[in-house]
Amino acid sequence: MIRFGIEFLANETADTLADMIRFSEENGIEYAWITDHYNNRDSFSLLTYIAARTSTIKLGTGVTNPYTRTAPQLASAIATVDEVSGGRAVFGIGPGDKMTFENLGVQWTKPLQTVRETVEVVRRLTSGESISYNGEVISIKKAKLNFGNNAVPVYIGAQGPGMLKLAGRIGDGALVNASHPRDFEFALKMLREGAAGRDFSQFDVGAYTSFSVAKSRDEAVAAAKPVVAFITAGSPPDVIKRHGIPEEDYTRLTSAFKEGFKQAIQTVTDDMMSAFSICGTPDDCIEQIHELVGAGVTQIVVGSPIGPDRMEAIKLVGKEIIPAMG
Ligand code: F42
Repeated sequence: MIRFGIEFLANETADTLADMIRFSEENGIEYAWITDHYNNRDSFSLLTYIAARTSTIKLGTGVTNPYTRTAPQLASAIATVDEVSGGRAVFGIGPGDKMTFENLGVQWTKPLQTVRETVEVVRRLTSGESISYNGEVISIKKAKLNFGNNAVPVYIGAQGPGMLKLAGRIGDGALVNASHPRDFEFALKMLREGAAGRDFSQFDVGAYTSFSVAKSRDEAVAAAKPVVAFITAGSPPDVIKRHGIPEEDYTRLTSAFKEGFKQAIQTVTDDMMSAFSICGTPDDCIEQIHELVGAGVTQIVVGSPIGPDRMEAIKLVGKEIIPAMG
């Protein structure tokens, strides 16, 4: 069974996001994920507002981190979303964005251990437990939330082998920033290794995709190209190699960026589009989604740009793509 989610950046007003997420809900999308960066709107505040304006869609941070807020603060924040939404909160957490932390003077140490301990503390506190905790990075003498007793599902944003294994070991799901089955061969191997000894059948493998759908293929491609240009330029050499993108194409793209964004977009190739996006008409997208499902993906997160016209794209997902997936 494939589920559908949708990602929004926290760089729009709460009203705009609530309208789009309500429309996503009406179109059969089951999860809404809001990104978390300190310089955007606060993702928990947005989720709480959106909770009051929606009724069934699950609402998650996609993803928060364990460095800019303490674990008990994270537990209180997600439990608030859970209370307002009537039990629809999902806790997405990853190690966070290293560059931002450097600017903020936040020490980015022991990401695996920090995510592991934070998840444990958040789970126990949101379950209503009173805890004392003596970890390697978190130390709590005595803590208990004054409200809520519902352990929220935990999804881990993961790319690296260690983080993927950790997600398999402790998560209810993972959010993997990728759009192509080749990336999921590797991710599934790591997730399954991490889950050894656990029942993996209910684990939700999320593909956090760059997605663009429209009735016109050309328009869908044009909307996705800028995003694909950024993803390609930011991908490590092993990922470029994994997708068979010729080195000269990659170099042409990164050099064009020095001249300007418009120039860079012109150098995006079909190989890059296919490696880093789900893009095209609804039929094109359905074909690519089938391949991801075959690779073990269980949730497609429709991510930026969504489409040249986002409302129209959400409608196409709801009316054409979801029904075709059975
Ligand atoms: N980051 C954000 O800041 N905001 C977002 O909204 C966001 C959304 C998001 C959605 C999906 C997704 O997959 C990622 C997303 N991210 C977002 C990025 C995310 O927070 C991470 O930056 C990204 O997933 C990269 O993480 P990673 O899985 O590659 O893990 C890093 C930490 C890494 O290097 N991992 C290595 C690995 O193998 O997984 C291992 C690192 C390691 O071994 N560390 C040791 C340890 O103990 O942790 C030693 C390090 C030490 O300090 O000693």
